[in-house]
Amino acid sequence: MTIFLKKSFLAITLMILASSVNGQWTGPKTKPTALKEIKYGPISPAHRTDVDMVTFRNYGLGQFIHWGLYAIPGNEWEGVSARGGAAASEWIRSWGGTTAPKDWVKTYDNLYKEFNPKDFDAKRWAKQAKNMGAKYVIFTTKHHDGFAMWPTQYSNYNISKTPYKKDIVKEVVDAYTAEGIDVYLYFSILEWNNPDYMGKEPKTPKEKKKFNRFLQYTRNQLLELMQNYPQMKGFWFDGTWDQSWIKSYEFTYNLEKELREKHPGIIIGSRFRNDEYGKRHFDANGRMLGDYEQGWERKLPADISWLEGRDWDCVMTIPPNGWGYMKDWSGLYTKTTDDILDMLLYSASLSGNFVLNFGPDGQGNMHPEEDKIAKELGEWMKVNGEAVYGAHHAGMTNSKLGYFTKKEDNLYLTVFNRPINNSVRVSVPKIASEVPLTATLLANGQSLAVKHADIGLDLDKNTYYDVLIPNIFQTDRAFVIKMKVGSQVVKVEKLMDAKM
Ligand code: JFZ
Repeated sequence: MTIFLKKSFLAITLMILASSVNGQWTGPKTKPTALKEIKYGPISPAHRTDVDMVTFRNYGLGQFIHWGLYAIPGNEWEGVSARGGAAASEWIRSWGGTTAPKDWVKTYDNLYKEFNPKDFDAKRWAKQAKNMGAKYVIFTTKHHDGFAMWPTQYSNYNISKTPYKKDIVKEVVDAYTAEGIDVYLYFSILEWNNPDYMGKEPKTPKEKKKFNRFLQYTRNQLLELMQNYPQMKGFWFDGTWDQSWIKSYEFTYNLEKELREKHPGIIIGSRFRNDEYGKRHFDANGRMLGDYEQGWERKLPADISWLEGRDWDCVMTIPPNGWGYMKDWSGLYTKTTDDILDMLLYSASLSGNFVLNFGPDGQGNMHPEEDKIAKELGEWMKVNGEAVYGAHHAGMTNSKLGYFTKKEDNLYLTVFNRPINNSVRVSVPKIASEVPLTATLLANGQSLAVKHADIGLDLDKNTYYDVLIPNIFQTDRAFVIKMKVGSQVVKVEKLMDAKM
């Protein structure tokens, strides 16, 4: 009993510790009381206003693709599921425990000999992404297994050694660029099977030499990617949490500088490097290290105040976790199109991009459920996308009915909870300089009556505008009310207060 108690106490303490150490995303940040001297702090300005950053800010919706050798097993091997044995489908190389196949790592490291995706057609993917409404794609050039999807000069473990042979990164970059979709390259720093890589801080001269070789290799690959695919807009870094990388802050600082110099306008998230105090994402003085917050992974901020005006994106899986192909989705709650729309509009209402992940199979086909969601999302976005693209936080009080977004003098309310009386009430501070003047339904372009409804509660700082939804308008998904806002003298009748 005592042992059990102690154990669970420890587990809880560790959880709390972990969430306060890595937990920049679990709540508003605490400001450091005394400012430290920092040499390896932010390189790019806190709120970039150049055209590339503005483009990023306005994407709204993106697509993530996790594709690599892990697509072949699809989270199982010879009928045995890796569920519970590996952290996620793209982590299957690290499959351990009783269910792991014999010599699994060896089997995995030889999968490249079979990689020959006969159905792969980057143009088909790009068309699908376009129809879904994605404005950018993040593609895995190299995941933790170290396998490069492009013919890198700097390692033999790459696509040119597979039966497929062709440069997959090039095919993806070209096809998406042709569809007008911006391309970002996912790149894992850590590599599981590179003998020069180590997780711990290199200490001995031998270790230092080895890890320096690894750092040079990383630099070479990144420069190579920028050179091979000059259309790329940014890197999406991952696998940067090990001590070896954390202690290389001088190298990573210079590397970030070099990447920015060689590719002006490049966008790099906050998951690339840390300062000399080992602070990742944000330096010891709380300043973001990169162009946007990259920690909103399968999680969302609870309030606009958590973001303090920083750019951010949320990357999301359809299954609970697992980014690479997972053949078997049974027994898992997989997000519906409605779930995804809800998170997309929520992200947009907090000025963030929402990025939906796809994990194609070993032949180059998306999971059938992913195809279905992409299609449904696209149908919705075609009609309602203007509530997302280029639309940002509206500065309104949250509505129980849905999410507000705003673009110039257009205020959008995406209604997820339709009121029984069909009267959508928008609350506006009495002192607001702008109020809703007209309204239309994006679903059919119909104009809707807007009625000022001053319900006149004493001490209420808000006044109200009611938008009437026609009874005959039926839909089985969220719908968008677009309002034009402008100045109008709000007539609030001052009734005589009772004398108390
Ligand atoms: C990483 C990878 O390990 C994973 O396989 C996938 O590629 C994903 C997109 O990124 O996983 C992470 C990394 C960071 C956090 C969570 C999962 N994090 O900061 O919460």
